[in-house]
Amino acid sequence: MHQQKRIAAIHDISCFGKCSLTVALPIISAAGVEVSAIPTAVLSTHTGGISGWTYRDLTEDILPIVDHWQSLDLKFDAIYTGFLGSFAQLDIVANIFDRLKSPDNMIIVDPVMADNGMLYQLFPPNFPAGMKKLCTKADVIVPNITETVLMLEEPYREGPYTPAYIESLLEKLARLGAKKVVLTGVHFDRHQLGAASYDSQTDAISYAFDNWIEGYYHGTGDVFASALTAALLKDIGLAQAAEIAVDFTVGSIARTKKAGTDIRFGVNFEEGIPRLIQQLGL
Ligand code: PXL
Repeated sequence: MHQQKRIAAIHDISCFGKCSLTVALPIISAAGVEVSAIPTAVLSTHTGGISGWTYRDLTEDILPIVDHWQSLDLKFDAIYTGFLGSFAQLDIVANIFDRLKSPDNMIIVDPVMADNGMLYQLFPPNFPAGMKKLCTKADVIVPNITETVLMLEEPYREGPYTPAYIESLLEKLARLGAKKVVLTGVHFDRHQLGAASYDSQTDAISYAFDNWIEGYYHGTGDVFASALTAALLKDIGLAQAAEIAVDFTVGSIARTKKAGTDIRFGVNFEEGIPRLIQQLGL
C-alpha cells in the first residue's frame, strides 16, 4: 500500500515576498508530500531590503500546536525548519525534535539567520551559537557560507573560494553532528554559483553548479532548501537532490530576471514546478 509522506515545516509566514512557508508549502506539496505547518512568526513582508514590516511573534503558540498534534498521535517523515522568530524558539524547536524524532524520520535544519557576511538585523549576536546547538540535532543542514562561518566562529571571506576552503567548511560542519551537509553560495569563479554537499556516512563530496545570474534575489535560500527537502523525501540521493535544487533555483531566478521583477519580491519558482516534478520522477 502506498503511504503518502508527511512533513512538518517550521518557518515564518511572510505574507508578501515569497520565502519561508509560502515557498516551502507549494514546493513540497508539488512533490506529493503532505506538509503540516508551524508558523514561527507572521510578518507583512520579509525583512530583506523592505522597511516598515509588521511582526507578530508566535513563540507562545508553538508548543501548544505540537501538544495537540501529539494528542492525535501524528507522525512525520521529516521535520524541516527555517527562519525562527525568536531566540527562545531555538530551545523550543530542539524540544520538538526530541518529541517527534523517530529512527526513520529526517530532521532538516536550514539555519536561516544571515547572508552576505551579515547576521539579519532581527537576531541578537548570540543567535548563531544557539543555531549551532540546534544544528547538532539535525540529520541534514543547509547553511550558506555566512551562516557557516558565524556558527564556526570564523571570519567571513568574500569569494571566489577554493575547493580546499569549501571542503574544510563541509568537514567542520559535519563535525557539528549532521550526517549530511549542503553548503550554498559556493563559487570558484564569477561565472558559476551553486552548492557543495558532503555525506559523512559515505565520505562523498559533490558539487552542483549553474550559471551565476547577478543580483541578490530574495528567498532563493528557501526555494533551494525546499526543493532539496522535496527531493530527499523522494529518496533521491544527496548529490542528485542538490543538483535538482540548484537547477530549480537558478531557473526561478532566470525567469524573474527576464520579467524584470523587483528582486525583493521573491522569485518565480511557480512556473518551474512542472519541470521539478519531472526531475523528481513523478
Ligand atoms: O528567506 C529568509 C527569510 C525568511 N523569513 C524572513 C526573512 C528572511 C530573510 O531576510 O526576513 C522574515
